[in-house]
Amino acid sequence: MSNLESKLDALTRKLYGRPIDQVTNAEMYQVLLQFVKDLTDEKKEITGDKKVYYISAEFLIGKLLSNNLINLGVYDELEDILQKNGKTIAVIEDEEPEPSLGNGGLGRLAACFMDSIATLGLPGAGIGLNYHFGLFKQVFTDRLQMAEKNDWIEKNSWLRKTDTSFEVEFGGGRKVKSVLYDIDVIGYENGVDKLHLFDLESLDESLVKSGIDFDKEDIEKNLTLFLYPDDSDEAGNLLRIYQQYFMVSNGAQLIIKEMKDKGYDLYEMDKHVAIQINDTHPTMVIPELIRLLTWDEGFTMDDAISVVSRTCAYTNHTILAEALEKWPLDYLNRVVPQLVPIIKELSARIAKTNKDPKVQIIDADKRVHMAHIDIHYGYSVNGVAAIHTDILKQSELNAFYKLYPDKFNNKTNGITFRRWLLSCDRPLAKFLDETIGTDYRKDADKLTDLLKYKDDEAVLTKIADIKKQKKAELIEYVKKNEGVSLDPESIFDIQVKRLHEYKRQQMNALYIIHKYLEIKAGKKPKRPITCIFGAKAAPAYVIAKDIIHLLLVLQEIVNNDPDVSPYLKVLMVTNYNVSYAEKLIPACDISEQISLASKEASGTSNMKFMLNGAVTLGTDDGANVEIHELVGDDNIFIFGVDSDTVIKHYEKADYVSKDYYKKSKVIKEAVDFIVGPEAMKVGHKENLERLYNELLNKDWFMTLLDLEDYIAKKDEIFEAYEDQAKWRRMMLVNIAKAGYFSSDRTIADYDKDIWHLK
Ligand code: 26V
Repeated sequence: MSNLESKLDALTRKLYGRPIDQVTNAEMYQVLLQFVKDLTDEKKEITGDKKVYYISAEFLIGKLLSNNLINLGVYDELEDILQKNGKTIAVIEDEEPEPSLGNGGLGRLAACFMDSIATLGLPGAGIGLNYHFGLFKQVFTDRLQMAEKNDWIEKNSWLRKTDTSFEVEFGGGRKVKSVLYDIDVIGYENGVDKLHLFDLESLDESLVKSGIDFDKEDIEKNLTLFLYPDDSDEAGNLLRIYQQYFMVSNGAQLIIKEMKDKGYDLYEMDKHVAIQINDTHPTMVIPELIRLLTWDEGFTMDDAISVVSRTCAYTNHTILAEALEKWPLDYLNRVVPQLVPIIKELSARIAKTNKDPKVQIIDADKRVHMAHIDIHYGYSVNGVAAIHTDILKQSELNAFYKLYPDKFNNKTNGITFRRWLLSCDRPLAKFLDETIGTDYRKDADKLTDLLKYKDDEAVLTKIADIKKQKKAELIEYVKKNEGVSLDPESIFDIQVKRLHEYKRQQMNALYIIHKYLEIKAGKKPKRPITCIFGAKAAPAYVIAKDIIHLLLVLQEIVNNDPDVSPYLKVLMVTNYNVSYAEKLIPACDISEQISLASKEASGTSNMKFMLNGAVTLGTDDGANVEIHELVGDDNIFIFGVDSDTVIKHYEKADYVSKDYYKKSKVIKEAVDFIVGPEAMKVGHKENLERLYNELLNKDWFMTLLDLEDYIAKKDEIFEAYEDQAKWRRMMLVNIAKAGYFSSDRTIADYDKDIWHLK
């Protein structure tokens, strides 16, 4: 028995009084949870003279068992031990609930970043909230999205309760006490950092009655129940401010406490601390730190503002104006009256020297522009892909760029290859190990060594075989979980991301309608096509839910039509999350990245798909632009108008969707189908008509503008798939060029340009 095996055997016997082969998978999961925690305790905590605190409302960490075993370097040995005992890690991991602490790319990015911070051996901590029911769990009833609570926290979990606790005060004399839970962040073959998740001592889960409804005003009991509680009314908005302040006040108190414990001088905060503000949700950390330094630590206002401004850095993740937070001053007065004089002071200092209304913190309507606080009182402002940062500089934030050109910088997003290659596609990782060696695991750029094999039949065939194997695994899972049968010989065309009009899932739906009509008319595709979607719509986002309805209606119509289903299948998976992504992404042939140019800040699924050998069908938007540059025109399929054209349409307000509808028979037929007899028979009139009218009379994200070009390009990519020799080469080139998108590179850049930890 190896050392590891005897440890595992002893622990299993200690917990269950039986050997490894005689415990259930659920019991084995409990053993492994403890086993990993014990191994982690033997690792060193990453320390140093300067530490980064990554504050974020979301950390979409996914299941942790496999990932932790990989990062601890014991996955393979453990898998052998378990297999000898009739078990596998993958099956045991089915027992692990997925933490529900994020929504989409922004939260998953934070999780990838924590992995890379620890992997690079950088002293760092994540600061966020421990939402008990997280983001809602999605179910479909009558082809409509329904929301349920996502009850993910079990008695034993990765959460470790600590003794740390702070008081947080709100307006009206409300006072709550926090309790801190930590999750270990294990670096790949490196030490350990922490993800700090603050919770509320007085939280009461029983407040949630049915679905996701609860008393939004009972702050002492509801504060950490849900991520993004419905904000369509005033109480919902106030609750979000309560949550944000609770997060940053705890974070600020922790940072000051840690500095004091280490004996650092608070006047030198910027020498020992960098605070990265992930989008605007944590912006109040700036006035909160200023408050704590002036009220409790004897700082003058000037000194406090100065040191905090040298410590905080801001990342912008969107150019959508409606997504930039602007809190009414009146709301802040009710929730955090103690911050209001500070925010007013920060605003007045700007207003004194700059009259431009575009850069004010408090506007004429008495709304506080959170991003403006970050930009004026932070030392760095970064976008998340090259084109995104350019648009911020040249248009959205141009007035600020003129004021502070040196603050602006780009940090193109990245993904951790531990989860998105080593864990989710083990056969591919193993094959890469055998072909180019294992250096790429620590130095992702080494993936380009694969290019040497771009004409090697054996290598290309192997890559295609691995894709087949991953498709077969997905087919089995989908059959079991969704009851839908998929064709292993079909092309897997996948779009998975938050449901939002700018991402244009509706354009993909219109293509499906078009194809359906073509097949009905006798024009059959050379090879069957499987169109897969995964997406949650914010519960208050009506049109997004209508788009989900349309996709489910199409799934019903297409899959049950015997003339069509042998050639076309549609699948909207239920409750898309990180675990589902890990199954879908390695099985994908075509990666749908079809946002309206200029609107997708970066995208990160585009990187995951590429790394797993899918070919991108996309617009020149977000990080697609950089993927396009890296793989070249021959290994990507780009369509649609460019971002300059889109920006001009918005400036001139001259896009009229109805003109496109009237001009094109193909567009008209596809759009009309939404309210035609087949759809109306299985769908709801109200939802379908609303979506139809939206597309015809508004179409704010210009679906119809790009539709014909999209259809043509999609038919072209399907045709290209038929030249398998060429296709496999494209797969190889995409994998080989994905190294740039390792979050290790991104984090090394943050450190070099913003944090300066090393
Ligand atoms: C938030 C909201 C909230 C109100 C309704 C509309 C709306 C629309 C968008 C957002 C997005 C907030 C920020 C966000 O999640 N950005 C995503 O960040 C990813 C990581 O940088 C990036 O890859 C995605 O392109 C970007 O959408």
